[in-house]
Formats: sequence, C-alpha cells, structure tokens
Amino acid sequence: MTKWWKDKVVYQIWPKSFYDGNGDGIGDLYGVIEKLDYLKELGIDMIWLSPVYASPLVDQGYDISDYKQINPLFGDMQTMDKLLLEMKKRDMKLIMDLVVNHCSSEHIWFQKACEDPEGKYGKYFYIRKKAQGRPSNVRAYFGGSVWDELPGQPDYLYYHSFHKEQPDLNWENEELRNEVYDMMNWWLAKGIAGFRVDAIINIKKRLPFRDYPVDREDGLSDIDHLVMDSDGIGEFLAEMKEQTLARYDAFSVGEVFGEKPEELAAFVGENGYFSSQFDFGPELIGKHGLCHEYEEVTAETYKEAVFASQERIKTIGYLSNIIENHDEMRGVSRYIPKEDLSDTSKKALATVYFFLRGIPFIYQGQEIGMENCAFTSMDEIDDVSTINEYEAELAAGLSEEDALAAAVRYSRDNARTPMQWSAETGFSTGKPWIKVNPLYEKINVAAEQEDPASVYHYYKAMIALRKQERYHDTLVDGIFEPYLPEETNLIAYYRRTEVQRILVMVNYQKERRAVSLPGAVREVLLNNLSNVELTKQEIILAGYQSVVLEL
Ligand code: TEU
Ligand code: CA
Repeated sequence: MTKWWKDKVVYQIWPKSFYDGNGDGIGDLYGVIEKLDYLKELGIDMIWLSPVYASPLVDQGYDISDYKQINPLFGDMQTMDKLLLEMKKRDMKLIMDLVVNHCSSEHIWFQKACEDPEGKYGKYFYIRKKAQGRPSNVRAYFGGSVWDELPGQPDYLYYHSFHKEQPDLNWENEELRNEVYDMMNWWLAKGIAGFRVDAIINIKKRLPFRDYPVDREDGLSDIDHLVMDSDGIGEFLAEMKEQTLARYDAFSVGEVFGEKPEELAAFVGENGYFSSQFDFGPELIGKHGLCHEYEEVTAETYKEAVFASQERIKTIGYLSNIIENHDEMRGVSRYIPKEDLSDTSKKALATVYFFLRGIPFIYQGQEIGMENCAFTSMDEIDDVSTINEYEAELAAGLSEEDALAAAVRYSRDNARTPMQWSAETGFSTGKPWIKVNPLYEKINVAAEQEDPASVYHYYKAMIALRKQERYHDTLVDGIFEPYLPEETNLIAYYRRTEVQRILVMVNYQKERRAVSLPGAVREVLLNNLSNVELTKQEIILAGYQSVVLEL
C-alpha cells in the first residue's frame, strides 16, 4: 500500500448542515457539489463525507437502513455519481463514512431477524433468549441497557452499543462480514478513495457477555469496560483490509477510542489495519463522569495531550489531527478560555494542531472560527446523545438550569448548526432544520473572504505553507520534537529533517513573553499578527501570537 494520502489536507462535511442546494432547509449533495470550488480554493485535497445513506436519521445517518441507497433528503445515487465526477475534475478525493458496527433497525437484515430470530438474519445480530436473563449490565453510549426486547419477539433480546434503533452487527458471523466487505468493494469500485471507519473498536465483544462493575445509580456499567475486556479485533480488521482496502490502495482512518496501547502499531503502523486513526487525546482531556464533572482544558493539559500523542506515534505512522468534528463541541470553545477567545487565539490554536506530524482534518466551519452555539433550551437540541446527557445530569440531581448548561456546552449540536456562508447565513433559502448560531453575522465565509486578517485566510495560508515545495517534506515527514516544553503556556515544537528545521511557536496565554531562540531565524513563514520582534537570541511573542519559523 502506498502512502499517497500522507500530504493531503482533509475537510469533513456533515451534509445536513453544510449547504442546502434545494431550499428545503436541509443540507444535501447538491449543496456539496456547489461548494466544491470553495473547498478547492481553500486548498482542500480530500473530503470526508459523513453518512448520506438511506436512514431514518435517529442518529443523524449513523443508523443506516440501506448501504447502497442515498437518503432522498440528501439527494440520489445519480447526484452522488455527479459529486464523484466533479471532484475528480478538481483532483479531489472522497472518503465515505463506514458505519458497520451497527445498522438501523429499519435495515432489511434486522427486519428479517425480527421475523425469525433463529434464522440466517438472526445470526447477523447479537440475539439472546430473554429466559436466560439479561446477558450483561453494560450501558449503551446513549444511555440505558445495551439489551432491548427484539421488536415483535417478547422472548428475545438484542444488543445495541448506541441507540436501540442501531442494532449491533454480529462480526463473529463470517457471512455478515462478507456482506460488509461486498458493500465496501461496491463503493470502492465506484471510485471513492477510502473510508472513515466509525466506532470500529466496538465490533469485537468479549463473549459470552458478562457483567462489569456498576458505576452509576442506573445499576449499569460503562461500555468501556467491555471494550477494554475484548481482545482479537485484529482478526476482523486484518481480514477487512485484505478483502477490501488493500485491493484499492484505499485511505482509511479509524475512529478508534480505547485501542490497547500496544496495539497502535497494529492499527496504523507500516502494515496497519488502517492508514491512520484520529488523535482523540486532546478530545478526552478531563472527561470523567458526566459533563458537569469535566475539567476545563488548559494550555498545559492541551500541550501534554498533544505531545504525548506525537510521542506515541513518532516511530509508528501518521495520526489524523483534529480540534473538532461532528461529535464534539467547537474546538475554539473547548481549547481556548472563553475570556481569551479572539481571532488571534483561534489562529494560535489552529497553528498548534495543523503543523503536527500527521494528517490535518478541518471540520466544516472550523476554518472560519465557528464557536459554540448559545443554546437556551433543550427544545433547540436535536441530538440523541445530548438529550441522554441532559437526562443523566437531572438524574444525578442537577437543577434543570445546571443540567442544561452542562449538556449544551459539550453538545454535538454545537458542531451541527448550519455552516455560516454569509451575513444572511446563506445556508438555505428555506427555514434551517436547526437553530443557526447567532454569531453568524460576524463569523461567516463571505465576510472573512473579504478580510485578509480573517481566520479563513489564516487557514488558507497554513494549508498553502504545508503544500509549498520548499517545506513539503519537513511538514509532512519531518520529525516532531518538543521545544522548551517546560515553559508554561508555551506550545512549541520542531518539525525537522536532516536538511531543514522548522520551529512552530505559540504563546498560549494573553500575556506577552520573551522566548529564547535555538539559533538564527532564516525566515518567518507564518505569523498570526502583522509583525514579530526578533533578536539573535530571542523572540518576543504577544498574547496568543503564533509563528512558524524556518531556522
Ligand atoms: O461515534 C462513536 C462514539 O461516539 C463513541 O465511539 C465514543 O467513544 C463515545 O461517544 C464516547 O466518546 C461514532 C459517530 O462519530 C457518532 O456520530 C455516532 O453517533 C456513533 O459512532 C454511532 O454510529
Ligand atoms: Ca436540501
């Protein structure tokens, strides 16, 4: 397998909120096609398209009822083929979302399993006889037991890691695995460049199912206990690669939470199951218990998480680096203290993550500095995960006000408000399906394209720098090495090769500071402010000033 993908910059589109091409208030494939030139202009090479398959949208498309059909809300297969063609014309690659830990309860396989739990399709799922008792006390990611009564079959239970309308597929069943591989090859043969692989760590469960320590009033146990207790996933992932990805030299990026530390090389090493996996280290900082118990991120905890991930991957391969996605709050609202939020600090955060060793992913709206949305009521929330969190906060005894504040701060819907294209939002000629972030008049594509000092133009400059011939090899393959890591609130690191040294320096605090330099600066390649004070020995960095220096 070649590594054709390692210098690419990837943009994640969550289609329902990207751009509405037909005026029904819902983003769609027509809209994606219309915005390809915008993405090309930004410098994007590859698009990760979140699910557009047939789905009842219980989990916004991560509940698939037909892997080979397009949800009419998003368009049709003809439009999908047009998108592929238009992207090919622009030398852009498309990766699709591979959601095969589970399907939708509306999938024909599950419908047939409900008709005949003991038959062929019953074996595509984890179905158990109720008389034998609930097989385990594991809590689903979206709350409640992972076991629910099989619809129409009061004597049977079935397993779901997520929502009860997302029954887990039984990967122990070779027939099911071959169905998945056939579907993957069908999409690869259409010309997609690969997949983002959803919740893949969950496909391997330790059997027989068993109980784990109860950790909440609901008498259930966090599903991570089951994940950590399950071994042997490599057998499935190696088979998947051999049967599909390797045949097309496809790019694959795993959404992997909780792989065992010693498994990282097997997952994303030279001959790994996947090309890459996301670095979720920063995303997990301080997340223990319920949202109201989460610790806020600081410059030091952010630096520690990022540097630890770079150290882990250093001799193994490439991580995919993010500050946000469709499952998280907006990155600038998570990694920058609220009182320090500004275009300068947004650019500083961007600099920290974008030049790390690995593949930079940009989530829709991140490039214009979109922030968390001021949700004022649960009526404005659509997301099943946020609703579950709110209920769990109430059950933990929080007031409605405190439960709301905790749940909406970390809500996935912060990332799912409509992309802000102009001061009129510009997302749809109809009524958007979800609240528009009130900050759209200031934070929008049109305004920022006009302002050379905008977050948008800074992202464009970062992408251009990464692609510049002179720096390409160092920024793509150069070794990552911390610089003065002991300096509080300084996040600085080398990217270096035998012949070139680049130094990324971010003063991650509002106070200005002097930092010693390791040598003469050949050139200031990037600066989020209009100038920088340099002497032979040191650099004076203003609050949240970020620079990229060629030494
Ligand atoms: O997310 C997976 C997911 O949310 C869990 O793996 C994660 O560990 C948990 O939320 C704790 O952090 C993927 C999709 O990105 C998400 O949108 C879907 O809701 C989910 O899978 C089910 O398909
Ligand atoms: Ca639409």
